Formats: sequence, C-alpha cells, structure tokens
Amino acid sequence: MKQTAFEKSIDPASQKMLEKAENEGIETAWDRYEKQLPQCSFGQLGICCRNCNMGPCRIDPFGEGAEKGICGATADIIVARNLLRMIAAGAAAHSDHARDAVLTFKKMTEGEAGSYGIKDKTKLFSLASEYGISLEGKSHEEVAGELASALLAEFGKQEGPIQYTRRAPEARLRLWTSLGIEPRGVDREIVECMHRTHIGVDNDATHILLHGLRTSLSDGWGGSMIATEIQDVLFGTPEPKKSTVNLGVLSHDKVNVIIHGHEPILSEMIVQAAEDPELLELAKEKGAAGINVAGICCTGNETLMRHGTPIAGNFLQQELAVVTGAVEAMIVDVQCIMPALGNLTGCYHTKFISTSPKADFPGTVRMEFHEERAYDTAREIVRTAVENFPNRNIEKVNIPEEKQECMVGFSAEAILKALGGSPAPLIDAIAGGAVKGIGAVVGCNNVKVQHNYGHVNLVKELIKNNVLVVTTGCNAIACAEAGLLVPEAAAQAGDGLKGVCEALGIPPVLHMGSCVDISRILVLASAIAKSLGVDISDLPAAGAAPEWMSEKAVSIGAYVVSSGVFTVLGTVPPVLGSQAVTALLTKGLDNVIGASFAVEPDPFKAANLMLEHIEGKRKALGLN
Ligand code: CUV
Ligand code: SF4
Repeated sequence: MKQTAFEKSIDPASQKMLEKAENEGIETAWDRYEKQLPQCSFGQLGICCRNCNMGPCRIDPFGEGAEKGICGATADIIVARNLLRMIAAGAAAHSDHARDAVLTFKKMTEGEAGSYGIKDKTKLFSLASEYGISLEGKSHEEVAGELASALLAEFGKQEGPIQYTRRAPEARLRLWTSLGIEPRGVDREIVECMHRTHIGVDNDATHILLHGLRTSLSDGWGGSMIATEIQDVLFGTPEPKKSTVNLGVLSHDKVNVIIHGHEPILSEMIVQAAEDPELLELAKEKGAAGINVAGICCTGNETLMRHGTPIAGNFLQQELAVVTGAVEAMIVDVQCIMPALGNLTGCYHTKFISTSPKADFPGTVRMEFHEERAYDTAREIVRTAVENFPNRNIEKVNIPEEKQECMVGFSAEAILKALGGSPAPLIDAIAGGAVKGIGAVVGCNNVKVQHNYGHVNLVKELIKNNVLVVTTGCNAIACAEAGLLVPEAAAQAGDGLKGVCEALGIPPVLHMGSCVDISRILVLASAIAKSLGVDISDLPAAGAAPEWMSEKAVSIGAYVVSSGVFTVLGTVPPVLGSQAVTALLTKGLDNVIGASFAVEPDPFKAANLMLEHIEGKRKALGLN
C-alpha cells in the first residue's frame, strides 16, 4: 500500500514537496522504504551474524531451526555483539568529529588555520583550568596550545580518566568505577568493541553490554563533550536568538546554499563566505538578490545556535529541499547525508558538493575542505553555488510558504544565565511542583515513523504536563517547525510550566544544539544533581528518541542511560531476538546503573512512561 504524502509526514511543507516529487516521478526515502518491505526479520531481531566467513549465520527465532551459529554463538551473544558494534560506530562518528575539531583548534594555535580564531576566551580558560593548565604569564595562544594537546590526548589515552567524566556527580563516578565501566580513552574503547566482537572473543551478553556502556560514556562525556566545548571556544558559546525554520526559508530570488552534515568547521566558513562582498556582487551580476544559507541536520543546528542561520529541515527533509528546485548547492561534510542525493540533485540544477576527505557520494563535485585554506575553499564553494543560479529552472521551482519562527541558542551556560546564574530557580520551580521535571527529547527521523509525528506529539504531551523539555538534533528542528520553540508556545504548556516560561521569557522547549550537544544536557543535569547533592538518576528527568535511526543514536541512548536517565525509544532497536538482552536493557540495567530503556512507538504512551518515571523520582525525593 502506497502511503500518501499526508501519511508520510505531519509537516505541511514536507507534504507539498512529497506531492511534487510524486508528480515529477522523483523517488524519495519513503519510496525506497516501500521497496524494502517486508524488511528482513532476522535483521530486525538482531539475530544474524556476519562476523566471520563461516557465516553468515542466523538464529531461528521460533526455536525450530538453528539455535546457534556455526561457532556456537547463541542469539544472546549475536544480539549483544551486534548492538556493541552499533555503539562503536556511533561513538566513533561523534568522536572522530571531535578529533577533527580539536585538530583544527590545534592547527589554529600553531598558526596553520588562519581562518579560525578563539571566540570564547572565558571558556578557553575554564577548560584549561579543568585540565590543570596554569594560565599565569601565558598568552591565549599558549594556553590554547596546551589545551589542544590535552584534549587530543583523550583520544589515545590508555589509562583514563577522560577528564570531563569528572563533571559527573560523585555518586555516578563511583558507580562507574565500581562497575568497571569508567572509560579509559576514547579510541581505546571503540577499538576494544571491534576486538571483543571478533569471532571467539567476548561471548557473554552482559559482559559485552557493559563494555557498550563504557564505550558510550567515552562518547557522551568524551568525544561529544569535547566536540561541543572546543566548538564553543572556536565559534562561540550559543546564546538565545531568533531564527526561522522549514523549507519556506529557501528564497525565490537569492542563491540558496544548503549546508548539510555535522561539522561546524565547514559550515561556519560557508556562513562567512556568504557575506563576502565580492561574492554578493557576483550574485547580483548573476541576477540574484543575495545569498541565502540554510542548514539541514546538525551542522544546521550548529550555525542556527550560533548565528541564527535558518534551517530548511531535518533528516527526512534533505531530499525535499532539493525537490523545491530552488537549491543552487547542497554542501555536505559527514554523517546522515543520503547517497540518494546524488541521483536526486542530477534531476535538478542543484550542485552536490562534498567537502570531507572522509566522505564522498555519487554525483558530487568534490571540493575538499582543509583548515589551512578554509575560508578560500568556502569562497570557492559559495562561488560555485552563485554561478549556478542562472541554471535554476523557474518551471521546476516550488518553495512551500511554510516557515516558522523559533528561539534557539540555549547552551547550558545560556540556560543558567537566563535563570540568573545558578540552577536554583529551576530547582525551586521543580521542588514547588510548577515544573514537574525535565524531559530530554532528541534524535533523528526514521521512515518507519510518520515524519515529525513522534517528535512533536511526545514533546507537546510533556509540556502540557508541566515537563520542561530540552532538545537537540532533528527533534529540535521538528519542534521548531511545529512552533514549539517560541515563548508563545508556553500557552500550550500546563499552568505551572507556562508561568515559569512567561516569567523568564523562554519557550517551554529549549533548543540545546546538535547531537554532540547532548553533552550540554549532561552538563546541565550534572549541575542540577550536584546542587541538590544527589545523583543524576535521582532527578525527575527522562529522555526520549521518538524517531531515532542512526548508530550515533544507539551510542547516545546508551550513555544517557549510563548517566542515570531513563530513556524511551520510539523505534525498536534490533535486539528483540534475545530475551536476555531485551530484559537487561529494559529492566536489568535499572539495578546496575540506576536507569533503563523502554521501547514505545506511540508518542502519547511514551510521554506517559516518562511522566510516570518523573512522578516516581519526585516521590523518592519527597516532592509532590
Ligand atoms: Ni546528528 S543523527 S538524523 S542529524 S538527529 Fe538528525 Fe542530528 Fe539523527 Fe542525524
Ligand atoms: Fe557464524 Fe559465529 Fe562466524 Fe558469527 S562468528 S558468522 S555466529 S560462525
């Protein structure tokens, strides 16, 4: 059964573009999903193994056929190993991004990345002192140089600790140590995942999963946190600002440049280059009224948070942006970029420009991006887009009107500032019951869920019940599109939360950034837990990823739970083939780490699970 545009997405702009694609005979992810149905149930259950070439092996879920792989691996072992590899890939993606950010920072301190500078000196100094780097008698550059080396060392460390894990509450740290899951070094944990899942190494599901938790912690409190912090130093720590989102931010008369992917190292330069007088002049010559940069996915979130650069859409809107026929260039770096964009951009005048030495796609113009001449390359890229403007085929252009205002830029620092410098007012509001708790809602889109349906309904339900929501990633974009990131959205919140939002002039849903910025949520949660003198797992807080799809999301889910936050997944992870693993993730972990997962595709029921959890934690703290 073919889904209609209305069934594919709840977002009117996306629905229009889905119809346009259909009329033009253009294929999208939804069409390809239909062609995949029914999806392989061995894969869905996580019980196929290709870890050695005696296989592939698969376990019969009905207990009638094979119960073991050729080496003897059971469903429990295979499911756990597969999950560990997902965590490894996700942690690797975040952490390799972090490594590149630190390398850029290091090159900058060595005078080899002249386009970059230090934007947030306060943060530079506070990060340096966390590492025990003395500031006395040193220039910024010297301090930065020492910090760069210290951060870089986190990746290759053999014996921990990873410095930022020290930001966690005492009790959490002690728990990690006693479980033997305190991460040692970012790269080490990821490598060990690959080693352990090789044939004939780690073959106990619990033992395998504990290492998964350790690896995920090296992401959340390591790679991701390092990425966030150093990007703040380089590009500035986000502060509240207004912007607009959805496909309607694309312009009829300006050159539309889309930045898609994850690394602000690139997008920051593109945003600058789009203001270059020479290029603006060239745009005029080509008949355009200017240059319009819009983001997609997390690199979009990065520039949105720091500059208010508009966002054209989240993960499932990447193709739809091209379908508008109004995109001169789709510029990508790494992660969550569909290779389908190659064929798709070929159907329009859009130039598909890949920039990362690590990532190429079919049908791209390659313009490799290196720090040494970052700004020059960014200019060349934007120039290519501008020169493509006359090729826009007006007959194919249809930009949906929908664009929505949003208020963004809520770094942990900005939130504390909005609260007057300390978490005390928020804690008072929680203790008094005006705010019931905090919901962290994050993650991707997934064609298995109606686009944005899970995100928007879950978040609405939470704020209605006086849960303050913090968001990142594609959930943040979904919320923005649904008009939940404006102070006026407080009207949709319960009375308590509404009052707090109105008093502070903030939206009931706070955009904290990209996926690596979930580390900001950890920092905020830690700050609250510490000032209450409790562990993160004692807080009336819960997490959710209603439409997750990426391996990064698996690592995120694992570190959020390992940090003590109950987390509801909206799409089913490939673990149901093992009762043991499923039970461990959804129950057993509670006794181990003080939090666990739940799986609930219905966003209303998911919200209820979170609310119940929050109520339970409130009771335990003696709040009502
Ligand atoms: Ni990194 S990981 S689809 S862009 S949130 Fe968006 Fe966020 Fe998932 Fe990817
Ligand atoms: Fe089969 Fe074991 Fe090889 Fe996996 S590791 S493919 S279960 S023999």
